[in-house]
Amino acid sequence: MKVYLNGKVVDKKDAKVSVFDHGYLYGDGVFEGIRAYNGLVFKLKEHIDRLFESAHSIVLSIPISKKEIIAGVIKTLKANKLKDGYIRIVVSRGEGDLGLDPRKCKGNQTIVIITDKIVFYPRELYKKGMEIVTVPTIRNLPEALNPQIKSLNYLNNILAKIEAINSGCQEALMLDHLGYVAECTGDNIFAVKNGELYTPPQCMGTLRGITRDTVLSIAKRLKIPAHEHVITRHELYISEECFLTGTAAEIVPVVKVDGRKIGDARPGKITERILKEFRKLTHKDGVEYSL
Ligand code: PXG
Repeated sequence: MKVYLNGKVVDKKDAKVSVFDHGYLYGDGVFEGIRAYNGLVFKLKEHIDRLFESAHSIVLSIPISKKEIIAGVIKTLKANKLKDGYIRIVVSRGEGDLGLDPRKCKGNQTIVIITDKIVFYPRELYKKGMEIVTVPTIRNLPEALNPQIKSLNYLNNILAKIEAINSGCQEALMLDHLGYVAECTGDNIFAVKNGELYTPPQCMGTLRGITRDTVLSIAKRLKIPAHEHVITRHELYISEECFLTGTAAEIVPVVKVDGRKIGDARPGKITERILKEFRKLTHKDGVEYSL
């Protein structure tokens, strides 16, 4: 496997970063997870834009241009001969000393691009649907560490994931500090009621997911009314359908929440319609490359 490290594509065994890198010491950095489908990188521009927005928010200047990062992504995919795969871009503050002060990193930002085959949920799960559970750990407060920032500090989500696994579920439903539904550990959430879509507004402790935005635009095209609105757990329990959206998981039907069946506990018609459209889109839209 080849890995992009600071402008060079090197062997995996040579892709090494200092233990003094503040990405390692403090989670001081940002990242993106992207997917390629049959030689097309899906929503690459949107992911790069979000990477730069996350970096801007934590006062991290990315030393290369958006165009250069895009070229780096394509170069790494080609080096690994991957037509389909998962792409992880990581930009960290770089090597500094043992203090928090980011100025000590002296603009030595580390840029890594890893591309690999995607291993995610089994096909079965998309047919049967998933069970999720509300966990005690709430989503980070926007005033503390805004969930819009895809930072290297994912402990908030990891703690929630551990709690879900301890409860026998694969995914956690995270609430915000007011007790409203926020999102899952690596996915946004949608509910269907009276044939209309509902998803929490992005300002309420949720990441502005690119898959979420794609689903909203698919809904518009299919003339399915969609609302960005606060959702309570009760509203989720009584919804007709529920599904999660994320780059890695795509669109996952949810059939049980906190032990309550959703609809008839089978993936819903609207979920399936949107998933079908989404799969069509991922195979026709994107930045093209050839191996
Ligand atoms: N919410 C959170 C907290 C996320 O981390 C999403 C929603 C979905 O966003 P996109 O833009 O992908 O539709 C994410 C996605 C992974 C992985 O490898 C994915 C994410 C973060 C960490 C790991 O599955 N981000």
